[in-house]
Amino acid sequence: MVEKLLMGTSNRDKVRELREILAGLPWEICSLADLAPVPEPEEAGATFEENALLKARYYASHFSMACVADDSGLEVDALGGAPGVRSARYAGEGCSYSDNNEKLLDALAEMSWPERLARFVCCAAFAAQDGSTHVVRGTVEGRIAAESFGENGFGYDPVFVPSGHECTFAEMSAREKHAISHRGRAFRELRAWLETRS
Ligand code: ITT
Repeated sequence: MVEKLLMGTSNRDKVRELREILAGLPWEICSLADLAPVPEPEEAGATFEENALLKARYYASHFSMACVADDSGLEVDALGGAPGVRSARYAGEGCSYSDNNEKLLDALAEMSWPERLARFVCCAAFAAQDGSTHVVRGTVEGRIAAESFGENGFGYDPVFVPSGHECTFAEMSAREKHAISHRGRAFRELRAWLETRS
């Protein structure tokens, strides 16, 4: 019997990326958009791991279904690791991706290229109906560009230049981004773990 696996995220851009990364997994993948509306859990954790587990457990328990969720974000060294777990709301509650990017570019306006070090982090969590969990972490190192470039991807992609590349994530195809991205790395590891389990 093919088991159902819920993607516990209300971010449509993550849903799109997860469908691409998890394609071919022998589970029937569904998203929150396929189910009755439920309030989002409060992301009260201090770490990406805590928040990823909190989301996966919350949706698994609410829908009685195995669930994967991620907590992800950008850490900028010159800002002491900010925006970190607050990446979605860096420029304030309800802000847009471009509000966040503008605030970040302003904060780094005086910084030289070597000072613009940053990394994307993705913690991917799985929670089963029986309460068991598994969590993994994927990262990608890079730098913050001086301005936005590219239209692909989402979030901070137009300002993030991965190490070893001369363009931003938003200038890459989805396939190129997933090959090296934090989410690609974390969910490929989680996927391999799920495959040994099913
Ligand atoms: P859910 O909690 O419902 O999954 P969210 O958007 O609130 O959705 P997070 O709390 O994990 O998710 O915040 C992640 C934020 O980090 C996201 O909104 C982007 O601003 C940024 N981010 C994460 N992954 C990214 C990526 O691959 N490219 C660009 N920005 C990313």
